[in-house]
Amino acid sequence: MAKQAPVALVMGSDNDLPKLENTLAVLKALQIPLEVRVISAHRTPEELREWLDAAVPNGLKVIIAAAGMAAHLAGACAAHTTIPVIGIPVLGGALNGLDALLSTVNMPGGVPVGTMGLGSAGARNAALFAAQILAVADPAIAARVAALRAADADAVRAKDAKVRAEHPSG
Ligand code: RP5
Repeated sequence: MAKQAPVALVMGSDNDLPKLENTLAVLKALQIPLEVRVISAHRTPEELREWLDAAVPNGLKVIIAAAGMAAHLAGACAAHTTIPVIGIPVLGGALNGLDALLSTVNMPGGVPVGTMGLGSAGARNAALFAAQILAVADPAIAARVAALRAADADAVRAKDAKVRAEHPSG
């Protein structure tokens, strides 16, 4: 049997996958092994329970759960485990993600889901948040997260220099 990855990205539908490119890219850049699954809280609830029952004892440490519309996937994961669950509400549907955001974020007390924002920033932050959880006990991951943060800051400084050159004071 393949070694269990420490992070899993589970999504409610393969239609969610194109909106999770940032999550995949950041975890890859940080060299964090990942399991990717399509499991629906509503359409395949038994598979969700079976997967969690196997993966968590085998070493799964953080779950990133992405879903749109009536987005109960992250909450269902959190109901079955005590490892950290990061929720990504997926844009789309008649309410353009507001339903997913509220379904993911507004958990009952005692069963937390760390909910990210809507859109590409939320997808990116989910990967970073998972990395930061692992980084608490893994200095190599912590160093890679710090390097990514420094690169982001350098990119802002470069944009600042460009804008200031285009619009000099005075
Ligand atoms: C959710 O319902 C999925 O996460 C997806 O965002 C949404 C619609 O699913 P599909 O009908 O596109 O498969 O459970």
